[in-house]
Amino acid sequence: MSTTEAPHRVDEPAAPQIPRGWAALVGVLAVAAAVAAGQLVAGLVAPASSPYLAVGDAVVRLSPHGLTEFAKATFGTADKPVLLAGMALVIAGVAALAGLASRRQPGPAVVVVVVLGVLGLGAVMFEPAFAPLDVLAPTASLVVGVAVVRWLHRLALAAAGRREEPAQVAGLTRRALLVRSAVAVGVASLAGGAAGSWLGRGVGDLRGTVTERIAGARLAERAPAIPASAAFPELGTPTFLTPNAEFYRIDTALRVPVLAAQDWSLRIHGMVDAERTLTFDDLLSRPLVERPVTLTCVSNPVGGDLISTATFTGIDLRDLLLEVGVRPGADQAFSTSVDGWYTGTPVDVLLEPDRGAMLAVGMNGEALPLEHGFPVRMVVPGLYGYVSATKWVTDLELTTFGAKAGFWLQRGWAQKGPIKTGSRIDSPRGFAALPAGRVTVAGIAWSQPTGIGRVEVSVDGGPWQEAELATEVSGDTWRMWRAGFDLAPGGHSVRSRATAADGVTQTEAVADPVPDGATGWPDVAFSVS
Ligand SMILES: Nc1nc2c(c(=O)[nH]1)N[C@H]1C(S)=C(S)[C@@H](COP(=O)(O)O)O[C@H]1N2
Ligand SMILES: [Mo]
Repeated sequence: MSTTEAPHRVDEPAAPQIPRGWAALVGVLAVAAAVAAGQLVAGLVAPASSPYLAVGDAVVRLSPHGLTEFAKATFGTADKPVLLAGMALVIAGVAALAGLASRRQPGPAVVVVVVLGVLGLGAVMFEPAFAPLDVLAPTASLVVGVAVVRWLHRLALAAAGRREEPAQVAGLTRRALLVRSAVAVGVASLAGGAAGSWLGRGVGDLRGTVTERIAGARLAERAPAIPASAAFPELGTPTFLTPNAEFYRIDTALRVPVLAAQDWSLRIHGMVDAERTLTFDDLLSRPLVERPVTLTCVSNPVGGDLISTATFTGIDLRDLLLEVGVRPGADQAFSTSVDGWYTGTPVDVLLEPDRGAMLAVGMNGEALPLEHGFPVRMVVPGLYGYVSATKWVTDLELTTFGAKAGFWLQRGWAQKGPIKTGSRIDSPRGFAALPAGRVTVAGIAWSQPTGIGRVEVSVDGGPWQEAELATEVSGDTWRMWRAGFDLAPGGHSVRSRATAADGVTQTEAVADPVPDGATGWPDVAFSVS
């Protein structure tokens, strides 16, 4: 028999245990406080960063398609409240079990609170519109959850009769202290959670309402149909329209501005005949236009993916400028967003009759996503985004380039940003190892607003061969191309060059994106065996 074990002392009082009901309640209250803290901080700093709602979003995203369809069919528009209530029940159940597993030591409950907190943090960070400040709310959740679970656990253990604690604190018995603290946590959680939800109200829902209003609006110009022959996704090109969730995103916003449509207005002022302030209702009472446009970022390197296409819905900006009357001499339309970003667009471009500049409210049949400028942004075909595509736009001043300089202009980028004709090879991918036989090279080309006239491909430095172009949708959008070659086994390389419809060919000269856009012919190396 081992003699190293401490002898069992029969006279030692049993370690105190929290009664079951209280143990479960401690777990539930701590998690409720955590959820409420996240909701409150999110409501105050970044409504889209609520960890609770982010977990809900993640559940929807990760659910098999069949399940989400079933939920929609069964619960209709109540599917979201049903999901959120179901989540609340599951989380409360987990929290209660965690409390029950912690009747003596707080350890298990703390671990569960931390795990739930990390899940919330992860869900927020994987939101499509994640911005750095969004970590505040889930972090507050985690910290409050851990603090509350430890604190209530200590009080509950004391009430259960641990000797070291004083019998009375501030004149209250240990039990009365526990009851009051529990009630306080419960009330604070309800109030904080409600206040946070109210502050961040409608973030998800506002877009839904706008989407419906756009669908019901009067269309003065309908987007052309997009035939299947406009893209070769089966060959590795993008789909013709980029799904909103995959649309490239560039901005300086640390957190996505959240501005309700009814709180939005645009002031048009400066060198105009009649200054004017437009509300969202004013915009939607005008005839809307629908235009497919390929947006391009000046920072896009050769071969890069800062280029995407959507059908934008909005009002014609030229019409609006003609109504307010731009005074002679105003050469710059200086736009500012609600988060303080600003840029200048050449007025002569905005006033070109065929340019198609817009104030956009919709993107691919929905309200603009929050991260793409909800509720209103500018879109100007043929100009890089940094001089034209102001998101969350709330102010438009007609002025001169001499008087004011845009944000990126002050940082070394060019004043005017016409998009340079370009092409990209999407297939084969660099260093692909392909089977012997016929190799299809495919990619995209763009020259907004002129359109693409020709794309040529050269294999291993050989002669340029004309690629087959996909069906053209609009000069304002990209155009896909493909070309087939029979290649001998071994290493190969391909290059491409695009020529605009006006006959000007993409330049071979290599240039960095700064100051006015990268140039050079893209090339890809691969092997055939
Ligand atoms: N308010 C605001 N609008 C902005 C920017 C920004 O930083 N802030 N970036 C611009 C740039 S550089 C580009 S390329 C486009 C990108 O639009 P997207 O994010 O919808 O693709 O938005 C433009 N509009
Ligand atoms: Mo950009």
